Parts: sequence; C-alpha cells; structure tokens
Amino acid sequence: MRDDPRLPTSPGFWRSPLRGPWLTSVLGLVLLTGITALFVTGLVSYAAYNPGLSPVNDTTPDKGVLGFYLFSWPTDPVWLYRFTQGLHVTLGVTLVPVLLAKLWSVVPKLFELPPARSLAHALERLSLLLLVGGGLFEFTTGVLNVQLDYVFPGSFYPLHFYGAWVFFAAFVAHAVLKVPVALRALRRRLGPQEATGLVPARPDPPTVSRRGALWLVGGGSLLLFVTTVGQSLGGPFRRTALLAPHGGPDPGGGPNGFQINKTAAYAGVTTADTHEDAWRLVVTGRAGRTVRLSRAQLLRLPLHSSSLPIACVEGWSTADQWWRGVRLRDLAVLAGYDGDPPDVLVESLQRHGAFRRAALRANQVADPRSLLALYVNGEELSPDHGYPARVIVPAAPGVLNTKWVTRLTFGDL
Ligand SMILES: Nc1nc2c(c(=O)[nH]1)N[C@H]1C(S)=C(S)[C@@H](COP(=O)(O)O)O[C@H]1N2
Ligand SMILES: [Mo]
Repeated sequence: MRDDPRLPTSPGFWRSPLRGPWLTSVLGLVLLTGITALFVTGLVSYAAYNPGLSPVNDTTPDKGVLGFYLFSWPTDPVWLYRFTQGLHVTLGVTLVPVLLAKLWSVVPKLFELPPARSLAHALERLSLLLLVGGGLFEFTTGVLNVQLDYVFPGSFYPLHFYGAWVFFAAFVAHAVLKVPVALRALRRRLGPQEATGLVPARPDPPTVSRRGALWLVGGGSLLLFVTTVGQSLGGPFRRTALLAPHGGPDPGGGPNGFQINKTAAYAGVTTADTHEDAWRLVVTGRAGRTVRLSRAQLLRLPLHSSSLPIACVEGWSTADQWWRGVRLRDLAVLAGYDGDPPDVLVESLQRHGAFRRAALRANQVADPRSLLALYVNGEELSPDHGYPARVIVPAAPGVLNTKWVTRLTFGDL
C-alpha cells in the first residue's frame, strides 16, 4: 500500500526531477528574509492604527502580551505609513510565487508515512502544520483584504494579527532547524541522507533545469511586483498597477481627482445631510463643554494648510494633497483644553458601513499639521472625499482620516 505509486503517500508518486535540497534551500532563504520583513512591517502597521484606543479603533478585547510593543504612532515623517504599508503589501504580493514554489518543492514531505516516527518527529510535523497553515492563512487573508475589501467575519485586523504570531512562531522554529541545512545545501556539503532527502525516488526526465525553474519563479515575482508597486507610488504610476484593485470609482480629474475609498453614496451620506442648514460640527470636551459650529462658523476660525498623503492599509496611497482647514488642536482649545490636547474620538455622520468613527492619540491632535480639512487642492472637498469636513493627520493610516465628520469628543481615551 505504501509503495503504490498512484498514492501521494508513496515516494514513487512524486516524479519531478527538480525537487531536491538545492531548490528548496534557495527558496527557503529568500522567504527567510522576505517573511521576516513582512512580519516586522506588519506589526508596525498594526501599531500605526493605534489599536490601544480600544474598543474604537480595534474591537479585539485584549492584545495581552502580544501587544507588548504597541506605541503611540508618530506623525513624522509624513510618508511613514505610506512607506511601511506600501512595503508590506508590495512585498507580500511579490512573495506569492516564491511561497507557492517552496510549498511545491516540499509537498512530498507533507504526505510522508508513517505520520510520526518518534515524539520529536511528531512535534516537527505538528509545527509544519502550523507553518503551512499559518502561511497560507496570512497570505490569503492579506491578498483578500487588498483585493476584495473586507470579506471577513468580524475584522481583518485581529485575524491577520493573531495569525501572524502563530505563523511567525512556527516560522522561527522551522528556520532554527533548517537554516543550517539550507546553507550546507548551497555549499553542497550535505551528508548523504540529507542530500537525498527531497530527491524523488523515480524521477521523470527533466523538461526544465533547476535554474530555469528559479527564473520562472523570479519572473513571476517580478511581474507581480511591477504590476502592484504603482499603487503605492501614486501619481502617474497608479496606471501601471494593473493588479491593484480597481473597484473604486474613477476619481476623475481636477483638485478632487485622487483615489476614493468609499463614496458618499456607498456610505449613505446624502446632500440633505451635508446641506449647510442641516450639518453641524459638535465639539465636546472638558466637563461636557459643547460647541456647535456650522460650516460658515468653522470658516471664520483660523485656517491652516498642510501637504499630506492618504495611505490605505490596502497598500495604495496618493501623492501629497494640499489640505486646508482648522487645526485639531485649535478645536481642542474650543473644547476647553488650553494646554496639551488630549485624545479625540471622531465620529462621522455616515449611518452604515464599517468606518464610522476613529480615535486619534494626543500626539496626533497636537501636531499643527493635523486638520479638520474643509478644502483640498484649493477647492471645497467633494462629497466623496468627505464634504463638509474630514480629518487628515500626518503619517497616519487612511482609516484614521474620517470623512463626513460631525462630532469630535476630546478627552483621554
Ligand atoms: N466616514 C468614513 N471615513 C473614512 C472611510 C469610510 O469608509 N467612512 N474610509 C477610510 C479609509 S479606509 C481610507 S483609506 C480613507 C480614504 O480617503 P479618500 O476616499 O478620500 O481617499 O478614508 C477613511 N475615512
Ligand atoms: Mo483604508
């Protein structure tokens, strides 16, 4: 039964002459650096949306020890999140062919019988289950989030975050065991048993060399890279991002002609809601002090400008746009915070959809470039970019830049 070559559990089933320690080692070492970079930029990205401001920004009840590294996300340099998240998404997409090739190169091992020869062997195979399962889970949820938006039960963030820890723990264990073997394989210094480990028992004649196969994988990665990276570079490069999602509406030209995430129509925001007779900004602060402002009244406050990009967790970003509006810290003063401003809860008038509110940290409120924007590139905000007023904060993830703002509640969260 075990040697029936029609069954994947038989060594005779796997015939490709390409399989062997050299190919697996090269792919493995590429993933060692790539996945480590993905893990680091991923943790950074999670910190960036200030999940500590729970339950507003993140409904995960408790990050526990896994949240040990969280910090207040800085506001400098303004392109910080554009860079870390662009790197995370572009690298993740680029590594897909490498991941698949690596899995392909070791797939006979996953079918090996008997399932466990010893306790150590059983533990090793269990860790492989977490490694392969965790890897597929992280790449799948990541690509789905980039391509299809939020199709998950609950939120993408906690799934991808906890999955990352499981995956990375198994990844580290695997790397500790295998990196020495991989390095020896590349120097062709493997022991006889190691050297034959992945080699098929009854190979078919080759149709492509190992180097050729590697070029194929590398070419696939390169193709994904050049058709993805443009979405993070923005501007004219946006059009080269053939693989980036194109679900959003065409923003058209002119001052408001940059990428739109969710339209006013999608969010259920109507012109009746935003009409100057209906819309008010409600600012609440110390000891319940409340101020209500119409757009005309807001326009009589000191207006300031800042050039800031929008950078989304999905990996796309815009070039810097020229925003003009009221400083958040000036609004904090109106709410009774004359000294250092506190955190703020920002609420949209939007009735349905996931992002109706977001919280900002005191350091973000205090930055003079953080605005409740009323204009962009010299023109009124368009309905889709958040008219009558939206938040824009330097270096922050797009999701914190709430559109159609109607209420600001200052106070430590
Ligand atoms: N009220 C509200 N604000 C929102 C959103 C939303 O869906 N509703 N989307 C956020 C996300 S995820 C991003 S990336 C930015 C995008 O801003 P833009 O559509 O003006 O480019 O807006 C943010 N502000
Ligand atoms: Mo976003």
